[in-house]
Amino acid sequence: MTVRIGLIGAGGMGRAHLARIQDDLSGGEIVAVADINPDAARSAAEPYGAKAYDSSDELINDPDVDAVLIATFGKVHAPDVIKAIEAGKYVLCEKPLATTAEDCIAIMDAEQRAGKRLVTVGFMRRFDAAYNEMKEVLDSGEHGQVLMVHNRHRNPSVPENYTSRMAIDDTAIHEFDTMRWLLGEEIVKVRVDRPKPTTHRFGHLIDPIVVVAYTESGVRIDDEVNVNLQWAYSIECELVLETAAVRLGDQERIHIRDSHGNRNAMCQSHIDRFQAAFNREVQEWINAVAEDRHTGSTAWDGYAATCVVDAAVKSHEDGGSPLVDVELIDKPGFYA
Ligand code: ISE
Repeated sequence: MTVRIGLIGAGGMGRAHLARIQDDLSGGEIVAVADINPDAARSAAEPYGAKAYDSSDELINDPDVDAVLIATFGKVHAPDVIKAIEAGKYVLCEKPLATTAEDCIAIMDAEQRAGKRLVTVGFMRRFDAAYNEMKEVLDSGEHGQVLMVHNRHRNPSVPENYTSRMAIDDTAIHEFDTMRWLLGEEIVKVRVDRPKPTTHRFGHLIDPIVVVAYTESGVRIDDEVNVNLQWAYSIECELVLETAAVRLGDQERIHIRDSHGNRNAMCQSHIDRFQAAFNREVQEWINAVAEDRHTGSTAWDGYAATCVVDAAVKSHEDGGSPLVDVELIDKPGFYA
């Protein structure tokens, strides 16, 4: 069976998913594209003979669409996710699931009413080979308990419309989800530190920041979010266990030896760095939809990450205050 997918959002991320589904993956086909900009929908859809819609409602209710992939801005995710659930269709929603805890709760309520897990949040790092190896080492128990995790989330540059809040809800949110998944527990406290700012940032932006968080069992997590590095897209993570330290590899691609020395080529974007993880994530989702089962992160995971964002933003807006509690509702049995 070919899973017939409707794509909502024909921007950069949507087009990257479109190309991977049509050209690289198997078992799925994009049959419709919706975007509030009709030209964007048409220019994305036409080369693949897909339908173009300027409203997401029409796409969701199209009987030729089996499942929905959402790649619009976080702020507008919730209504489309809920409509897809109500239409009984599986949804892969790019992160964040929604930008407020209330919207995430509304999504979880809709899913529970539907009686079936239909929502997967696009936290692609769960499909990254190196993070998975790191998780295997941790879960083996060979090196004792985890005490700390050091993360560095570095981007070469960001556009002028990237805000200080986005350093948390668009960038650090990846570590919030990855740490919850890796450690298998919730983050309960968080604060934001503000080191000396880089001169390479736009004046309105606070950059870099360091997010410090603690989990239920007391694991300390830090995350350097530094998005005007100029030289690379670099994701680093070191897990400190009682008798070992486990680090992601250097994500190197090629080695160059010349008069400047011996060096690796570095990735320059998340599309580049996480290409294999994105492919694995979307392929696994297509396979799961074809078999009528859920895969990947749940709406609860999307909700929990958004709650960590809210607490971190509170600390950030207070000028980098002491630790802020992450407030979560009781986890519904549906997501156990
Ligand atoms: C972007 O939205 C991502 O998801 C990238 O992984 C992240 O590195 C970047 O900072 C975000 O803006």
